[in-house]
Formats: sequence, structure tokens, C-alpha cells
Amino acid sequence: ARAAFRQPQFFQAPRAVESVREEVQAGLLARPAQIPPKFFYDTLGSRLFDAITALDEYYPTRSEAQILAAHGADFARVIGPAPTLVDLGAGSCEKAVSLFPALQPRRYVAVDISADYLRDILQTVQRAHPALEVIGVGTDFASRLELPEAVGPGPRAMFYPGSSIGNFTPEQALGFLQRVREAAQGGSLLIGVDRVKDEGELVRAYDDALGVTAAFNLNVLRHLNRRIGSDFVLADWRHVARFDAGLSRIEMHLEARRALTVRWPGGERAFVAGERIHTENSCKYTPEAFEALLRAAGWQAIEHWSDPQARFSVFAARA
Ligand code: AVJ
Repeated sequence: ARAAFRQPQFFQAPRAVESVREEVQAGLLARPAQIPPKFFYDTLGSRLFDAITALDEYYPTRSEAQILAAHGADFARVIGPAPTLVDLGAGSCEKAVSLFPALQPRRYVAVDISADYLRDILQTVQRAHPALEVIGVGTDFASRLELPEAVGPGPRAMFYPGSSIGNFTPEQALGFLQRVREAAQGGSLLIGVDRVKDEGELVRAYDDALGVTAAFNLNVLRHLNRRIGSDFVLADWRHVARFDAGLSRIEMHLEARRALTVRWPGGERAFVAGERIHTENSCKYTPEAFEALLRAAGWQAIEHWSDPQARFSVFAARA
């Protein structure tokens, strides 16, 4: 007889092709043009992001991992029992898995826009943790944070690592943190935040010598060609990363190397040489500014920890 292995449950919110086309088209026709960063994450994009996290220049993942490894017991003290752990933007799931010994969840809910990638990873997580109830949710949680009924009632420990909160402007982040608090159902939050620091160090993290971040940025055009039938030629575009000190954020752009026109079924957009498409914001915070944001969103009992070099902070709070 063959052993029956437990399978993760998987839920995927169907996204109408039409709504993707409308969202992308609105961004491409805007001045300046923009593409929402969530379109980075097709399966290749998720893999390129994992490669970024291994780069010497990209300190956030390593700094956060140091904090997660050092403060599991502190997190457990602040957030209390966490039978349901909800991982927002789970990606490779490594960070949440590293917290299992400290938080002892019975149910792990991994949410990510990159559904096929998540589905594969969760098979591995389930095999390594046979007693854990594993639930995958393939959805764009930034626009709608609704979890399937299978997640069950009761408080939830919401985990939002990696400084992905930085993709929102502070105003957007406030609204998002309020929605996360509602979704926590009286539970808690663990969130990673990248800190304001030396501009050179910040820019190098988003413009690495190997060109992996450039590939990650350019891959969004490949993804759009597939999703909306556009005819972007990747060789016509150049990766740009710069720090805006006034807005305290890294911005990534794609810059047209020459005058060109991009066409897709239903529209077109002409670009002059040097014109840019804004593809990502990555906002950086002081611990004081981020604590104020959490408080404004209604979170309480806020504590935070940093790595020895003070590059990154992890905050814990209760709903
Ligand atoms: C996944 C949004 C946290 O902003 O640092 C990495 C994405 N972009 N390199 C970040 C990213 C370019 C990353 N987040």
C-alpha cells in the first residue's frame, strides 16, 4: 500500500484577463507611465527575486533573517499564541518556516500573487511539516485582503516580512495596515521594515554589479507581453534605480534607450528617448516614523528589534 501524504489546500482567486489589461493599459498611458510592481512576479520573476536575496549588495533579506533568528522568543511574548500564521507575500516561504519553532503554528496560510510558484513551494513545506495544516492562497492581497473560509475563525498572526510594505507610499501603507488589522481578527502582526541609511548602500542594493535586479526589472516587460500581448523589446530598455531623499524611497524605472512605440491589442504608447516607466517604489523608514504609522493604523503593544548594523527592523504589535 502506498502511504497517503497530506496535500496543501490551495485557493486561487480568478483574475479576469480584462481587468489585468485595463489596469496595465491605464498605467502605460499615464504620464509618467507606470507598471504596478506586482507584475514583477510571474514564475521567473519570483525566481529572480530569490536570486536578488542572495546578492552581496541586497542586505535586507540577510539583515531580516538575523533578526528573525535572534528574536523568536520575543515575538512569541509580544504576539502571544499564534495557532494560525498568515504569511503575506510568502514567496519562497523560508522566513515563515524559520519562525515555526518559536511560534508553533497549527495552521500556515501562505498568500502570494505568484500562484504557480507558491503551489510548488507549499508541496515542499507540507512534506517537511506533515502535522501542519497548510493552506495556499493565490491572490493580489494588496487590492483585496480576503481569506478563504477554510482559514477558519479566531485570531490570526499576520506576517508581512521583507519590507514589502515599502512598495506602498506611506498614505497607502496606512490603509493597508488598517486592512491587515481587520483581517487579524483580534490577533497580531509581525512586519519587516527597511531603514533609512546611506544613499550609496541603498542604491547598490537595487543596482547590483551582476545585473540581477536589472533582469528582475526588465522581466516585467516579458510578463506584460505574455499577459496583454504587448510588443516590448527588452533590448530597448535600461534599468534605472535612484534614491529620492525627500520621499525617502528607492525608485526603479525602465528607461527607453531610443524613441519607440509600444503596441498591444487595444492601444499603443509612444516614448521619446530617455523617457521612463516607473516600476517600483521601495520606501525606507526610521523606526520612529514606522511606529507612528502602526499606531495610526490602530496597532498596539508595539515593539521592534533591529540587526546589529541597524539596517532593518522587525516590528511586533497586537490588533
Ligand atoms: C520585495 C518589495 C521588498 O523593495 O526591496 C528588490 C523588491 N525590488 N529589488 C524591495 C525588490 C528590487 C523588494 N520587496
